[in-house]
Amino acid sequence: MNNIKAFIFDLDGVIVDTAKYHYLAWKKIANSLDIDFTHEHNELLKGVSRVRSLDIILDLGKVTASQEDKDRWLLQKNEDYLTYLVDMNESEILPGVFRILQFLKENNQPIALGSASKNARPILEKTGLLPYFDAVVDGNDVTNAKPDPEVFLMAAKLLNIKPEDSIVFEDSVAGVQAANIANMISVGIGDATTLQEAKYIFNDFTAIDTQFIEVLLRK
Ligand code: B16
Ligand code: MG
Repeated sequence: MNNIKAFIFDLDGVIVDTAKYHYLAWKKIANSLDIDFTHEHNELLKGVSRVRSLDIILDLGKVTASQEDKDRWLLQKNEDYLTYLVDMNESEILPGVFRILQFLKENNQPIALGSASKNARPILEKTGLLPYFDAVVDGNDVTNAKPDPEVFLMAAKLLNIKPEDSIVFEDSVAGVQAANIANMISVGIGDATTLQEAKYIFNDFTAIDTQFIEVLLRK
């Protein structure tokens, strides 16, 4: 395997399931504003920035608010969310992910993170995965949210790999679109109907074998 490709991973929904913690923290804010916030509503927030997530929730409840209130809720939500991360460890890595990261490392393939989260680094640290990543691009680094391809283009650039030689693992529709717009190979992780725009789709990482990676490397 002489080919070198960039392997870019989204974080939430791909490496760890932090969506359940985002949900609990947003639900607290929503309920305090008398807004009903269900698991279905939470799907709308996947891959979406924190600021945009709050706007979506306020729209759901037809609530208008001052910037001051919004800033306070954003802070509260993040403080609450962080309490769920305190005890996070490697047991929260989603099944099958570690095996693929190890395989990529053993084969000297460059690996990057491409996430909307501003809490990505502490999560990688707590799960023990930070040393696997040659580059980390997260919500602190980009100005344009997915489906804008900025986050993935920046990751590929840091790895010194051309976009067309980059593979993106994503669980959100906006993330798959961002990868496609960047002219990268999109691999959707999750529901095949939801992620139908992805070039390849798997239910989760247990469905991805090393042969699939080898096929990608030969392309
Ligand atoms: P934070 P990803 C995204 O992570 C989450 O899917 C999304 O629900 C969240 O609002 C966003 O990160 C921002 O997270 O509040 O930690 O900055 O899927 O792009 O890895
Ligand atoms: Mg995600």
